[in-house]
Amino acid sequence: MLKIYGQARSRAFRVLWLCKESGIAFEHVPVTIHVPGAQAKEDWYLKLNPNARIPTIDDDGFIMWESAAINLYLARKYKSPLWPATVQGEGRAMQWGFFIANDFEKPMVTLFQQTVMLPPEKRDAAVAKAAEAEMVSKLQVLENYLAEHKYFGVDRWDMADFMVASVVFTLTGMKYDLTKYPKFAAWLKAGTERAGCVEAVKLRA
Ligand SMILES: N[C@@H](CCC(=O)N[C@@H](CS)C(=O)NCC(=O)O)C(=O)O
Repeated sequence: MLKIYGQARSRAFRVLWLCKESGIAFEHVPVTIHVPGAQAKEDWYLKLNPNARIPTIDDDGFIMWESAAINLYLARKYKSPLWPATVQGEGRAMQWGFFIANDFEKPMVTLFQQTVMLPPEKRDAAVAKAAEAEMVSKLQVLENYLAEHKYFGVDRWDMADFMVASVVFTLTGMKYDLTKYPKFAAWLKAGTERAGCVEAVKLRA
């Protein structure tokens, strides 16, 4: 059976959500990070993922890491209902997946760290401001697209939507004010109300 390594309150959540959304059975191994003696730094885990990060999967002996790549692999292999019906749809899912990972995730994570994760005395307002400026320029790209299309998958919520939603989910934890991005806010709300997301969120308890 598919094994998913990584605490649910981490990027492993993205893979757990994909599996819940797609009806893929899995065993969850909540590997620890950022604690003394973190399991992600142990030899057995480094043999699976030499980058010492989560998530990693073991799909009947096939080992993979990097959450976006894992999700594209799993959705295709297990014939997820989210997988697009056309090669163009697959291209669109990859486009949004690369955009969100390359251009959006880094400033979003920096902003999350600087406004939520770090203790107040370790926060740097200038770093937070720069990260937010970069992030909102990309948020506008998402808002503009949704002003013209109902979904990133154009006519249905598909893998393109999932690739974006599974990353921007962090904005909900940050309670980031999306008033200036109404289309995006409504799309994100609908995405997080999907049964697969609701089920995956329970694993974070
Ligand atoms: N690009 C990787 C990033 C993985 C990553 O940074 N995971 C974090 C948890 S959300 C981690 O393992 N951090 C532990 C560390 O940096 O030591 C992915 O998307 O899978």
